[in-house]
This record gives sequence, C-alpha cells and structure tokens, in this order.
Amino acid sequence: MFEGATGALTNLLYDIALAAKIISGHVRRAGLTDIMGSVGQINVQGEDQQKLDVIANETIKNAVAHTGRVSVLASEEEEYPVTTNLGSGKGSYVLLFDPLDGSSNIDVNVSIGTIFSIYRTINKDCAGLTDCLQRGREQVAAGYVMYGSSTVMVYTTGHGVHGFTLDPSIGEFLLMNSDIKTPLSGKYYSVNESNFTRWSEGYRQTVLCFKGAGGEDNMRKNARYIGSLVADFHRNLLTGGVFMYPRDNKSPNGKLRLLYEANPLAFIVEQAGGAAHDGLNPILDIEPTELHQRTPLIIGSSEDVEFVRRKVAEVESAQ
Ligand code: AHM
Ligand code: MG
Repeated sequence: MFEGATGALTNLLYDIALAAKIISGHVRRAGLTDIMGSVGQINVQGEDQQKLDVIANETIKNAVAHTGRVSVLASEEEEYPVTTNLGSGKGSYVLLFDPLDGSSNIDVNVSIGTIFSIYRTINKDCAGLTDCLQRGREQVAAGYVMYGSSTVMVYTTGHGVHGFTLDPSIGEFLLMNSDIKTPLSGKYYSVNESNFTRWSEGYRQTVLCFKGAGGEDNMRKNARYIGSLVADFHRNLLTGGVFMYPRDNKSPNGKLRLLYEANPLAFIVEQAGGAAHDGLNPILDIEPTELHQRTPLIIGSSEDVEFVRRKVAEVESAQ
C-alpha cells in the first residue's frame, strides 16, 4: 500500500466487484426469472428502462451507499446525484456509473456491461454535483465489467490496465491479463453504419477508407459492431482497432455519455497505450458542464484514432 493510503479505494473496487458478481448472477438467470423486458418507465435519457437496468442500478447503490467510502454517486439511471451515508455526502470518493450498458441487447442474450468512474471528493463537507463534474483527467480509477461468454472485469488506477475473469465455481475474479497494452493499430473498425447518411462528409470519407474505397489502402479494416459499448471496446482493446460514435444529424452532441461511458473508457485506453477524442480534443480534457452530458467518441488504437482525426479534419477543411 502507498504511504498515507487508507485502503478505501481498494475496498471500493471490492464493493464494485461484489455488485458485479450479483449483477452477473441476475444476467445469467435472466431468461429463467421474470426480469427480462421493460419496466414501462422512461429514464432521464428518454430511454425505455429495462428491468435489469433497474436491478443493476439498485445493486451498485446498495453495495456502496453505506460503506462510508463514497460521498456522492451518479448513474445513468438517476436524474440527479445521490448523496450517500444517510445523505451526509461525506466519504473520500465519488462514483459515477452506467449500471447496465447496452440495453438493447439485454433481451437477446448479447454481451452487456457495467462501466464505472471514480474521483476524489472535492467538497468534504457535503459532496454534490460539482464533485461529479470533474475532468476525466482527474479520475483515480475506472473500469468496466462485461457480462459475455464469461464475466470479466477490467480496471485501471492509473498504473496500467488489468483484466480479471469471474470463476463461477469459486465466485471470485481471477487475474487473467495484467498490464494490458492495446496494439498501435488494429484490424477492426466499429461504428453503427446505419447512421452513414446522418454523418458529416469527413466521417463518411473516413469509413470509406476503412472499407478500402477511400484511397488509403493501408487503412482497410474488418467491420465489427455489437451495439454494446463495453463489448465493442473490450474486443478492440485486446485486438486493436477503432470504435466511433460521432455526432450526427440525429444526435448533434453524439449519443454516448461523457461522465460514465466515455471518460472511464478513455482513461483505460490511454493507460493501455491507446487514445480517445471527441473528433477534436482528448476526451479526458473535456470540462463537464452537465451530469448526463453527451459526447462524440472516437476511441481505440492510437494510430487509428489519429487517422480518424486527421482524415475528418482534412475532408472538412477542403469543403
Ligand atoms: P445505453 O446506455 O442506453 O445502453 O446506450 C448506450 C449504447 C452503447 O452500449 C452502444 O455503443 C450504443 O448505445 C449503441 O447505439 P446504437 O444502437 O445507436 O448503435
Ligand atoms: Mg449506457
């Protein structure tokens, strides 16, 4: 342990791992119990809340709210920040999370995930919204859990990226990949191409290059898109490549959320030697202004991410 460390961050990561095991159990049994489908409510994002979204949100809240370690938490499923420790807002850390990402894949047995981001509490007397609105660069830890063919947890505390697999026979996460490094360039590009006509010309030309039709032969790639950010990110982290959710006519600020989707994955990818930007600037340098703020996201292997930035800028400056 580092000098002056209290162990609170380590214990918070254990709390999240415990919540992940419980969520994993629900996901694995989802088809057998009545927890598939919608709860019939719309969340703050204007999206139809799924029963598993609600279960995952409550599970994480219950795992961290009474430990004294978290002052305030914010979730994709909560409109406002939630102060913890009986509303005192005291505790060393701020936790932001997307309890169950990839909602459209819940009912069809496709990989889904949990994403989390941890900051130090700024307002020690009673933490609130301003503690949640810190730049991604200030994160002290971030990670995700993927409920896929196995359940994996990947996290960083700013000292490399480490991956664990849940061994269901003993109920523990076991270290599988220490110090994960992502390739400088990869073979996959991942983007929802049904948005092609909604993108700017720069993104259309970039994707044409990935298809081998843009006059940049060395940028030809294979397409992979699951529609679950965690699963698309995890595959590209290990094998290399680029994931994009650019702004478009339908989502002028992008679709993905800065605080609990883009920032944690940007922290992880940078620690693994990759990069993440919003089309112009590094994700981790964005100053957040709103809890549920959206951002365009280009993330993955550093050379591929830089190619997207350069190509888009080149096409758009020529127009
Ligand atoms: P969600 O948080 O409501 O699940 O939405 C986020 C998901 C991401 O997992 C995924 O990358 C993206 O939405 C897919 O969006 P689309 O269906 O527009 O391709
Ligand atoms: Mg999400």
